[in-house]
Amino acid sequence: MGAMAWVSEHNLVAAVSNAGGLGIIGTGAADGECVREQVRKTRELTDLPFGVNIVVMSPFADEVVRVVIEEKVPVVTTGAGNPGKYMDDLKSAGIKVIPVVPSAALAKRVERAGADAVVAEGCEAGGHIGEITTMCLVPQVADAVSVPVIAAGGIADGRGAAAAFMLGAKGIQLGTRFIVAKECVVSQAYKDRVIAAGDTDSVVTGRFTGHPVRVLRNKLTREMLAKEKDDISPEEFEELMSGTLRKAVVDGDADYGSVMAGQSAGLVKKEQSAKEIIEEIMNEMSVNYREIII
Ligand code: TUI
Repeated sequence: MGAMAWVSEHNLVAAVSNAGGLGIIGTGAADGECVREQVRKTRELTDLPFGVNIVVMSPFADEVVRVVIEEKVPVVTTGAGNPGKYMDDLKSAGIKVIPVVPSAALAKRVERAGADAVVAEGCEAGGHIGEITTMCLVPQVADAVSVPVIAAGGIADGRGAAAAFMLGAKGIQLGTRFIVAKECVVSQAYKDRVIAAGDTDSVVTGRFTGHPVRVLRNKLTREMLAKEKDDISPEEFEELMSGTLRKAVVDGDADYGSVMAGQSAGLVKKEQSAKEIIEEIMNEMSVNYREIII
């Protein structure tokens, strides 16, 4: 599972791990103690492995790293920056480190620093993204490194999963499809937007800030995209966006909240349990693989 701030909390994480996936706690800009609580609550719901994501540019990244080491979390993924400075501490604690990378260059760098695998995430993904599509990124990362590559961005069903393996991936990571999992605690308004979305319903805001974010189109994105054309500074823009993800997830404001989701939202049709989602994708994938091989 792709980590999603506010979205992948203990209920969804445990459900995904219990269903045979690897649940990942999305920490966003949460502080260390908040992450510790999530780890402990997840452990009450599953004995199976799960991970924690570290958002490198979060002001709390240092304390989240300390907490995952203290709590002996088995797997860490990282995003939104180069995790180089945390690598030695995490590795010495015996943690498997899987950075999310938007380029082959960063994949090589994190492999040299000791990464156990990488997630190559294309710009079809929701949330903070890079510039390259999954179709082009995954094979280039697979050529660039010898650690396993996990494909992410745009995968929501067995067809996408089978395609990812054809591109050289050894695993897949999905976020958007799990937003509508029954165990996912986001507001019903958020789930309804994801289910209603079509192929062209996401937009990328904040490119000019250097931190582009893919979200579903709504009143907020219309206003923010208009502001991008005006004379707004990156700092002012980010200040206006801060707290808007919580507004959509917790308050259920799908008009003025950030409804982060990937382009694959158009493929997400209904609420299902995490187990149903994983089993459906595995079944579809084996059918697609068989068709390709025959
Ligand atoms: O991290 C993500 N997706 C996220 S994090 C997040 S919380 C947030 N919200 C608003 C603004 C910023 C963060 C919401 N969604 N995906 C993994 C990912 N990582 N995508 C792209 C990157 C990335 C980008 C640049 C990874 C490394 C990187 O390195 C630049 C450098 O310093 O070399």
